[in-house]
Amino acid sequence: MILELLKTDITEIKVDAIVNAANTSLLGGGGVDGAIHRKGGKEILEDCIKIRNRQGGCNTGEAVITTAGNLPAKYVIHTVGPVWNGDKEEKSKLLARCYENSLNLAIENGIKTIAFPNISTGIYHFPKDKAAQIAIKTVKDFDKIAEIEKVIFVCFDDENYQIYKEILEIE
Ligand code: AR6
Repeated sequence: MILELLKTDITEIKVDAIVNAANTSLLGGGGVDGAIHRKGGKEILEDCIKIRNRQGGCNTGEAVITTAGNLPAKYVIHTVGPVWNGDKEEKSKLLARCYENSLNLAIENGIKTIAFPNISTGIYHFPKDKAAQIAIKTVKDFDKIAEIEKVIFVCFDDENYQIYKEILEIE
């Protein structure tokens, strides 16, 4: 598995799947979620509504898959990150589950290249350095990671990019 770091807008990346930092409603929102729905068009929301009708949204730490609509990627994997409050240890485990469940869903769908945003580090206020440590460790330690060809960590803000750069260079 190749691990890549990019500082860009995730909606512009041509990979098999981009991951969305969604919320439990799956109906869209701000941040990266807003950008994905805006640029991807209504097909993404239509798929999300079908999933909602079937299973009533998506729990924190879980993931679902839809079309990527007009985006260059083939699929969007929507995962719901934890809000940084309450039990911090529990929240850290839930963040790791987001990466694991997204990768599991990717493998089930034959996805070979996947791009992750910095889940929970925006509106959900998860500390960026802690979130980066969890993201990198969870991906590297994932038991079926050999089935994925490339994982791209996509940073949008400079702070996250510097944090990822530092961790990935040290290792
Ligand atoms: N491409 C890549 N990364 C982005 C982009 C983009 N176009 N836009 C923002 N980011 P956030 P959360 C980064 O707030 O914290 C939504 O309303 C951003 O810099 O998008 O998981 C949902 O509906 C940050 O590092 O997601 C939920 O209600 C990272 O994406 C809630 O926000 C995550 O920030 C989820 O909050």
